Amino acid sequence: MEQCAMSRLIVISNRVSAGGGSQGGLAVALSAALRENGGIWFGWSGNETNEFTGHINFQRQDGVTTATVDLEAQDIDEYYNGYANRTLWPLFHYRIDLAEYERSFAGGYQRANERFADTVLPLIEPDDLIWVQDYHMFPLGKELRRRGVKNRTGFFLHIPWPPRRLLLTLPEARELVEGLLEYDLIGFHTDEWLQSFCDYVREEMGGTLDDDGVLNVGSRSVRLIACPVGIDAREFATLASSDKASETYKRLHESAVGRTLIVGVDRLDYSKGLEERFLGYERFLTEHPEERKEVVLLQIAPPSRGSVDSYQRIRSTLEGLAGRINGAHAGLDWVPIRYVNQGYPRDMLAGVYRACKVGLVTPLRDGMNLVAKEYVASQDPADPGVLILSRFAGAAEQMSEALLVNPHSAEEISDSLLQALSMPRQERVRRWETLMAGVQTQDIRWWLERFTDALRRTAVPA
Ligand code: GDG
Repeated sequence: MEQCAMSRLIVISNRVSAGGGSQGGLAVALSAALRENGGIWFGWSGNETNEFTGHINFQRQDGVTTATVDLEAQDIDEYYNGYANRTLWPLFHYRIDLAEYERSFAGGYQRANERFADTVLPLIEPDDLIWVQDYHMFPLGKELRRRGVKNRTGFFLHIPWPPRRLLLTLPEARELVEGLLEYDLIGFHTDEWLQSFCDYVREEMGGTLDDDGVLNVGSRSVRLIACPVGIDAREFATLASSDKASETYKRLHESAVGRTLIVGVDRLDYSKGLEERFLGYERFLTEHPEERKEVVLLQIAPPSRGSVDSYQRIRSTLEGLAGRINGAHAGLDWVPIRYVNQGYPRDMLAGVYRACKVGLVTPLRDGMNLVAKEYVASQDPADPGVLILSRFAGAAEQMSEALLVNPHSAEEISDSLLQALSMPRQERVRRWETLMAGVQTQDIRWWLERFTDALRRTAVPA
């Protein structure tokens, strides 16, 4: 056991964070763990090469070693843009209407994972803990086992696990699940995603879950844990009072000329419910004419995955919708939606969160949703804003003091906006204190330690 606590960590994920100031909270925490335990962060470089060679580019930055590999255009097309972004992402967010099932995607996904396994194999030492991140790499554990790796291996899923009947639409569902069962530990954000996974294994493969959270199926035993990811709450609270945040706060505040700001911050993705959010807000403007001109919705939506059709479609739909709503409601000195297709540095973002009295976080499905937590962590304790949160975000399991809404219902979004805008300060403070306590306690360090401790405690594979 003691020897185990000294183990190095091998983190494997599709993309590897290069370090430096632009890292998100998750990357900062993984880097910190790698610095403390020693080890390597391995993954795709994000670059294309003419022919895959398995050449590893090592870099050492801020005490962390990263090892990255380039992929061929066909791998990027089939594995990343294909299976990961066009098949698994929509399906796992309950959008089988958008999921594309192509044998070439599945083949490319398997091939890329075999290439990752071949490349990372020589870097693994006998006592290392191996921690694989996310849906790009379901088969990697199995591929490592096939190559003789005996180490403890854990997998963490950052997105939802879909209900069994939806998963059954995927031709390779069973193969993927069998691959996952080769890990020693699987982490999910919520009990709901964990239960969906169990349901598939129980119903389709005859597995059983014992009282200790160990799933037994055939000769395999895998520990399952719900381990909700958090943010670096302290860092965000500090960022929120930085010069850059104060400057942003002031700019926004002045530009609002006494109106209340409502904010949404999301990658431009159909899972985030942006269209439904705009429609809910429009409903609010129509149902409560007295509140019109008193509010402004600021939607920050940096584009993502622009080479996938469904992302191009959502982008143009939203542009049309924002244009229509603004056209119908705007006056000479007021525009109801400020729709911004660009990202901002994290310190500015903290200032934005703090300047906005309502955080509108309404994904249709989300593994967790960190924006909800960042919004809470950035608030002024004496005069905090109100978080409106989708029931279908993983974060809702922990954040019951938010105003929880059904993001598909324009009426509920409209009602909750009215409730948030008229909420007395005392109630805002009371709800915020509870939310903030949760965000601080179950923060990113807590998540990291909970997962790695569980991984250390798993039995050494036979
Ligand atoms: C996946 C799962 C799960 C956004 N705009 C800007 C910006 N962001 C940052 C936010 C936040 C992050 O991006 C988004 O995280 P989310 O959790 O909200 O969503 P996904 O990107 O879909 O992440 C999700 C997560 O993995 C972790 O497990 O919670 O469910 O889908 O940190 O602040 N950051 C900056 N400028 C922006 O304009 N700097």
